[in-house]
Amino acid sequence: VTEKAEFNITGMTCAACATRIEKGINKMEGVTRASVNLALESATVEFNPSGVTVGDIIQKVEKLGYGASMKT
Ligand code: 9UX
Repeated sequence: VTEKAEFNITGMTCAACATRIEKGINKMEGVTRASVNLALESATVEFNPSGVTVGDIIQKVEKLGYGASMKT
Protein backbone atom coordinates (compact mmCIF):
# COMPACT_ATOMS: atom_id res chain seq x y z
CA VAL A 1 0.00 0.00 0.00
CA THR A 2 1.30 3.42 -0.88
CA GLU A 3 -0.17 6.61 0.47
CA LYS A 4 0.48 10.12 -0.75
CA ALA A 5 0.57 13.22 1.44
CA GLU A 6 1.23 16.85 0.71
CA PHE A 7 2.88 19.20 3.15
CA ASN A 8 3.43 22.92 3.48
CA ILE A 9 7.09 23.58 4.25
CA THR A 10 8.30 26.78 5.89
CA GLY A 11 11.79 28.20 6.30
CA MET A 12 13.33 27.29 2.95
CA THR A 13 15.42 30.14 1.58
CA CYS A 14 17.49 28.52 -1.16
CA ALA A 15 17.51 25.55 -3.52
CA ALA A 16 19.91 23.65 -1.26
CA CYS A 17 17.32 23.80 1.51
CA ALA A 18 14.85 22.00 -0.73
CA THR A 19 17.45 19.41 -1.72
CA ARG A 20 18.40 18.82 1.90
CA ILE A 21 14.80 18.18 2.92
CA GLU A 22 14.16 15.99 -0.12
CA LYS A 23 17.21 13.83 0.59
CA GLY A 24 16.35 13.64 4.29
CA ILE A 25 12.81 12.42 3.67
CA ASN A 26 13.88 10.04 0.90
CA LYS A 27 16.29 8.34 3.31
CA MET A 28 13.50 7.48 5.74
CA GLU A 29 12.40 3.88 6.11
CA GLY A 30 9.00 3.42 4.44
CA VAL A 31 9.28 6.41 2.12
CA THR A 32 8.90 5.54 -1.54
CA ARG A 33 9.41 8.96 -3.07
CA ALA A 34 9.66 12.52 -1.83
CA SER A 35 9.87 15.69 -3.84
CA VAL A 36 10.15 19.22 -2.49
CA ASN A 37 9.12 22.33 -4.41
CA LEU A 38 10.93 25.45 -3.22
CA ALA A 39 8.75 27.95 -5.09
CA LEU A 40 5.51 26.39 -3.86
CA GLU A 41 6.94 25.78 -0.36
CA SER A 42 5.55 22.28 -0.49
CA ALA A 43 6.50 18.64 -0.39
CA THR A 44 4.84 15.58 -1.84
CA VAL A 45 5.66 12.28 -0.21
CA GLU A 46 4.66 8.76 -1.17
CA PHE A 47 5.07 6.32 1.66
CA ASN A 48 4.07 2.99 3.12
CA PRO A 49 1.87 3.81 6.14
CA SER A 50 2.85 0.60 7.90
CA GLY A 51 6.45 1.76 7.97
CA VAL A 52 6.29 5.51 8.49
CA THR A 53 3.65 8.06 9.51
CA VAL A 54 2.84 11.63 8.54
CA GLY A 55 3.97 12.62 12.05
CA ASP A 56 7.36 10.96 11.50
CA ILE A 57 7.82 12.93 8.28
CA ILE A 58 6.91 16.22 9.97
CA GLN A 59 9.34 15.47 12.80
CA LYS A 60 12.08 14.75 10.30
CA VAL A 61 11.58 18.08 8.54
CA GLU A 62 11.58 19.88 11.90
CA LYS A 63 14.77 18.10 12.92
CA LEU A 64 16.36 19.47 9.74
CA GLY A 65 15.41 22.97 10.90
CA TYR A 66 12.29 23.71 8.85
CA GLY A 67 8.58 23.75 9.51
CA ALA A 68 6.08 21.28 8.12
CA SER A 69 2.35 20.75 8.30
CA MET A 70 0.08 18.52 6.33
CA LYS A 71 -1.95 20.29 3.68
CA THR A 72 -5.66 20.19 4.35
MO1 9UX B 1 21.76 27.88 1.60
MO2 9UX B 1 19.25 27.02 2.33
O1 9UX B 1 23.03 28.02 2.97
O2 9UX B 1 19.48 27.00 4.18
S1 9UX B 1 20.93 25.72 2.16
S2 9UX B 1 19.96 29.09 2.50
